Amino acid sequence: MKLTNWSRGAAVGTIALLMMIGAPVSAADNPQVAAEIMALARAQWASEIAGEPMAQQNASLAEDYTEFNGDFPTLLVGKAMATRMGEVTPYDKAMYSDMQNGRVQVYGDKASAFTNTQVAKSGRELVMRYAAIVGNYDYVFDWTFMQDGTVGLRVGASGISQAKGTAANTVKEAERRGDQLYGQLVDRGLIGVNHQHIFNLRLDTDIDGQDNTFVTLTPRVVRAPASSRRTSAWVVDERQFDREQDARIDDAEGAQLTVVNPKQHNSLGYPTGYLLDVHSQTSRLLMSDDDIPGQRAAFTQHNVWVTRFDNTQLYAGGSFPNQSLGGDGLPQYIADNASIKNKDIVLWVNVGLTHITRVEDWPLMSVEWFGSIELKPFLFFDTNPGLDISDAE
Ligand SMILES: [Cu+2]
Repeated sequence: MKLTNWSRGAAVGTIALLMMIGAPVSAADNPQVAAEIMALARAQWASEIAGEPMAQQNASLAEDYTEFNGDFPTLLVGKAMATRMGEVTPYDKAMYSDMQNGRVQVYGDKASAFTNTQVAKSGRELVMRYAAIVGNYDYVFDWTFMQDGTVGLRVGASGISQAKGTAANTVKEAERRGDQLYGQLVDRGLIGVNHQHIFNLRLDTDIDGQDNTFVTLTPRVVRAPASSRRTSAWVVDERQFDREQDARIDDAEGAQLTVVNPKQHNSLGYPTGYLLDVHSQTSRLLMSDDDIPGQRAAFTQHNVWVTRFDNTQLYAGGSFPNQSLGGDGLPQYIADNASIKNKDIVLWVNVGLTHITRVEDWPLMSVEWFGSIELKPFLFFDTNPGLDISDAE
């Protein structure tokens, strides 16, 4: 009996034992055979290659080695991939001695035994926090830098919620007086007024240089090929944006937003890029179109805008929003419909909170985390850049 081929992470054993049993037979159906094969596998793994580098563990693995899974015998991996998977699993854990899949598959004179590969990394995040005190509110901003190349920002609101006086001391009185129409009674004689906070984040992207292009990836359902038992599938439509006025994006479109540098490529040949994830409690301004504050905050008309970089264009609502007659800021910035393809571009992103006040917000409110963005590498690196993070204890 000889066990010859091993891959610890994608554990496989090729054995001559099966010649004795008489192939084909499924060891999965015979617990005794399975147990014998497992015992052989464990013993040989422990005596010969435990702790050896993956290249050595897989030295006798065939280049076109195929891994069969008990439930889905379709996972195809070559020696190179098996070795690569093994290299990112912790060496100090005896995978073979922890076989969790009791099933052993037999194919001709080959048997395969499997482990469940489990890897956990203890990633760390660098969080840089600052707070902006604006009137009665304290806004908290956490920039987060992660080891896999992700940069995040989350925005929270704290401080003192705006309140107005009322003669009412109880909910019943407030209701009778109609004082609860625009808010909640947060204390005796005080109504916390309902309101919104909408922030615009100005992101001057320089992805692998300044020549950037804004690209959306939008999933679309299509009919499956006639050969399929399924009737539908989905594909991804890529759209590159040439002009500012075309690049006004709303949630409903369901697109993944990316910025790429068409002149730089990763090792597979993709233009290097980052994607932008946006999470926001609200993005809709609760005002009619003819309401002056809404016209001054015209940047809220779309969730994401893209402009050509201009160092005089710093504020989504314009430089003097309190004197604005409406339409300043982003609508003006895109009026010239400048080219944004392969240019230094700026993304403008709204995150917002519709604040229906509660008694628990008074007199000081806990931080309400209402919006966040994440900028994640997208086809930027050649592999997961977090692989070298130390293993979790
Ligand atoms: Cu608020």
